[in-house]
Amino acid sequence: MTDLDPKTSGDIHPNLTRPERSEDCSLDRLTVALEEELEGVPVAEVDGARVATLLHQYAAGERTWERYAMEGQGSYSRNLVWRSRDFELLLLCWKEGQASSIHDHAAQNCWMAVLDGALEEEHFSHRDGTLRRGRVKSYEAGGVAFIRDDIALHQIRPAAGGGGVSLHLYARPIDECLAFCPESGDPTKIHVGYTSVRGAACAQADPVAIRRAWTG
Ligand code: 2CO
Ligand code: FE2
Repeated sequence: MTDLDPKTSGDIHPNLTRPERSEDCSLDRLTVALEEELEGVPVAEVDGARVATLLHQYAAGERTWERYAMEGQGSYSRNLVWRSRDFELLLLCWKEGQASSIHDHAAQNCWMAVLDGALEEEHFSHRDGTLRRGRVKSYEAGGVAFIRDDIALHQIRPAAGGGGVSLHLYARPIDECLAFCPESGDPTKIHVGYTSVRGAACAQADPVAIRRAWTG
């Protein structure tokens, strides 16, 4: 995630007007179902198991995400599928050897469903300025992970010898988070951006501009 820093100023993407959804795209149908679960629902009342089931059902058999699977330069890519006031849906593409930073999730609920390949998630804790490693778990296509700051920090990477594609749901959307230095444990606030928006490449589009255009 650190490679996506910094937020670009004035990077206004041409497709910033609120996009249409297509009824023949199962990923768009998933966003509608997620909207019913998340939009306007207080965070404490979100049915997390239902959200995970929806993501699993999609991840287990669909390939309609391929139109959004754009690769980044240097870092894993973050492709925006949909963003509303209360959640964002992202497709992340991981090449062999790439990894996220060790990071938090800005106090939001985060689900990750693996669509292709296999990904490893390593947990970390950060207390008294010290970073400690936790468990490592592998997820294959169809697998769904959940994380929140009161569970752990984490780092994501593809399993050895391969890449992967994953679908990430953040409720609410995350525009910045903390990345932790593996050696010192020091946190740095980073701004995150998008590699593409609704299938159109856009070098690090500014999420704040998209939020304004899409959700008012
Ligand atoms: N949170 C990271 C990001 O949105 C990906 S790791 O999975 O949550 O870039
Ligand atoms: Fe994450």
